Amino acid sequence: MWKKILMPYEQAVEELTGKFRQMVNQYERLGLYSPIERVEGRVKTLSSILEKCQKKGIEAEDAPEHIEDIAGIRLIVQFVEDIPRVVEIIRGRTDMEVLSEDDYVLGMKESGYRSYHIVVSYAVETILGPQRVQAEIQIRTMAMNFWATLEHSLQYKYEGNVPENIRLRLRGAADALLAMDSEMSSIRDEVMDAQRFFSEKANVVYDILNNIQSLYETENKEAMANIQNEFYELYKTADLPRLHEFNTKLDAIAARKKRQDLS
Ligand code: 0O2
Repeated sequence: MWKKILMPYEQAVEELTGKFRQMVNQYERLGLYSPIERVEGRVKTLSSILEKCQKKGIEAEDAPEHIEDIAGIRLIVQFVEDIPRVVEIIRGRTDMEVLSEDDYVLGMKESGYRSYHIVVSYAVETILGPQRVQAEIQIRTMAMNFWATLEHSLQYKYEGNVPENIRLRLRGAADALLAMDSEMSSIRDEVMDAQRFFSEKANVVYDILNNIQSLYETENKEAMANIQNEFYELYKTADLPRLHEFNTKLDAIAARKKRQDLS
């Protein structure tokens, strides 16, 4: 019975993680800053579902209706400022409907937990027909994720009864990470500039290498050796405008060769 119940959730996790990863790829391909850094997904284990049912006092067969995080997606971001951007992206999508939101970023939990939760309704097409499932999307910074992962392990180790002294230290660590997130936000522009630079450089180098590869078919060995040497020298300088200029020059050579071949 559970295999059949969990199937659409497995499909939803697979599809949603794929869609968010595709989003990250598209930002990178266009040389734009991606508000999402990393995408993770999991289907809650059966023992964890049953445990939650017991905790909430619900029957196991009512789990799909009452447990919102059977399908769980985690979007890790670099800066706290990225969280509202990702929330807006999710709200604006037509392939998922937002059912509820919990802001534990503004309202940190007593434990020290911080994260933004969105529960969505998502449609999957299975071999048994279309089905709508709920999925919980957790959006958090790397620092928030670090804390939640460690705290989760401790909750597991102490079966939910973490000793008072450890709880206090976890709370202290959460406050320190909150300060770290705000410190990182203050140098956000600097970090984003550096990342934009690396992404733009990677894209132009990719285009140059493609151009060089296709010129090998038409140019003679000596001309290619000169082109390659010029590229290596430029690459070492990491001078973006000159790399773009060089790529435009290669585009022009390739276009000229094409015209000659056609005439
Ligand atoms: P797991 O193992 O990660 O799946 P509610 O319905 O609001 O009464 P619920 O359903 O627990 O209670 O909702 P909530 O509070 O939004 O929590 C959902 C998930 O958020 C949890 O799932 C955790 O993943 C995460 N979470 C919430 N609070 C904490 C916390 O204090 N510490 C950590 N590490 N994670 C937290 P599960 O099923 O509890 O756990």
